[in-house]
Amino acid sequence: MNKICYGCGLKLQSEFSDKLGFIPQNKSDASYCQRCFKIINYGENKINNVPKETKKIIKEINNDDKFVIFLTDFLSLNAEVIDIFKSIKKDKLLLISKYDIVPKSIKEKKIIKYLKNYYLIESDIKFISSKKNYKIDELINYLYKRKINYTYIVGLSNSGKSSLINKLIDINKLKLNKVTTSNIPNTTLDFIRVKLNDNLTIIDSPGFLINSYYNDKVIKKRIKPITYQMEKNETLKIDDVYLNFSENTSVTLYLVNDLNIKKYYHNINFNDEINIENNSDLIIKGMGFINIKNKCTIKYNNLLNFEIRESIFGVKYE
Ligand SMILES: Nc1nc2c(ncn2[C@@H]2O[C@H](COP(=O)(O)OP(=O)(O)OP(=O)(O)O)[C@@H](O)[C@H]2O)c(=O)[nH]1
Ligand SMILES: [Mg+2]
Repeated sequence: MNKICYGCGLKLQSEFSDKLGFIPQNKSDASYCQRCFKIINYGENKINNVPKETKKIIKEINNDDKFVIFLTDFLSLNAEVIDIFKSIKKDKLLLISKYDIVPKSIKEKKIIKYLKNYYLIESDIKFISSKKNYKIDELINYLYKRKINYTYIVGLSNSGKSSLINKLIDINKLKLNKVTTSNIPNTTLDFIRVKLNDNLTIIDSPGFLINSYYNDKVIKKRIKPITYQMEKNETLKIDDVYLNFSENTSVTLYLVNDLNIKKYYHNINFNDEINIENNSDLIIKGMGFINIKNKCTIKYNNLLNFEIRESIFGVKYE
């Protein structure tokens, strides 16, 4: 069989029912593998897929001669992700997906200015939301104006690449097979070419995974920032992460839903510590970030996969 699954991009096969790309012999004229069929129809995805390596994906893209749209959502913006973006040596656009989850008080233009200055990004940066149909037309116009008729859509797993492609199929009222989407990481398993019209072909791709606390916590609702006034030596617990503050400071949490947050009023002593400057963000990968107003030292426990940056709401870049 030499057919590709329209949902995940893998080669279809009828030999091994326990392997990916499987399609029963009597269904061999179907367009989707059994896994995609189950995700689409029953929301099921039990297979723990081995992700396609980030390096391999980047290599394939860098060896090709096409435009690249790189997706990440607002909470996943960090230096590690920007480094992956920068390793793409093609004409590219940074597209911040799921604008509908960004708190209303956050101004698009200010964030774009910050990202360009702080992470030294020269490419264009735009926001979209496939769910709310926000600036999808503007994206199409952008590609049209720049005479781009072939583009990859790459980015973090769960950033909404496949959802964007399905949205483009929908708004163009095309009778094409949809690609598979789900809130489980690594839904798309290989490149999938989707020809929208004679002027535009887009290529879906497997998402990148980085070391994070969670890569399956998909934010459904708009992020609700929560502010805590931490007094000297008080501790904040976020799931299993403990943060003990050396000074009085206000902290505002921009985190995915369903985390367990607790404040302890007494001092808890931990061995590891980090120094925080005035108005910084502590990024906890897979959870989001915490804006810390005052210079302090944080003693911590179980804090992995983190970065510190000058706050994304900093005044310096206004
Ligand atoms: N709130 C919100 N959720 C979205 C949006 N776009 C996609 N999602 C959700 O994000 C999750 C991941 O979407 P996918 O389109 O499968 O993500 P992907 O980038 O293709 O993921 P991989 O194939 O695993 O790399 C799904 O639960 C989508 O419903 C959006 O604009 N807003
Ligand atoms: Mg996908």
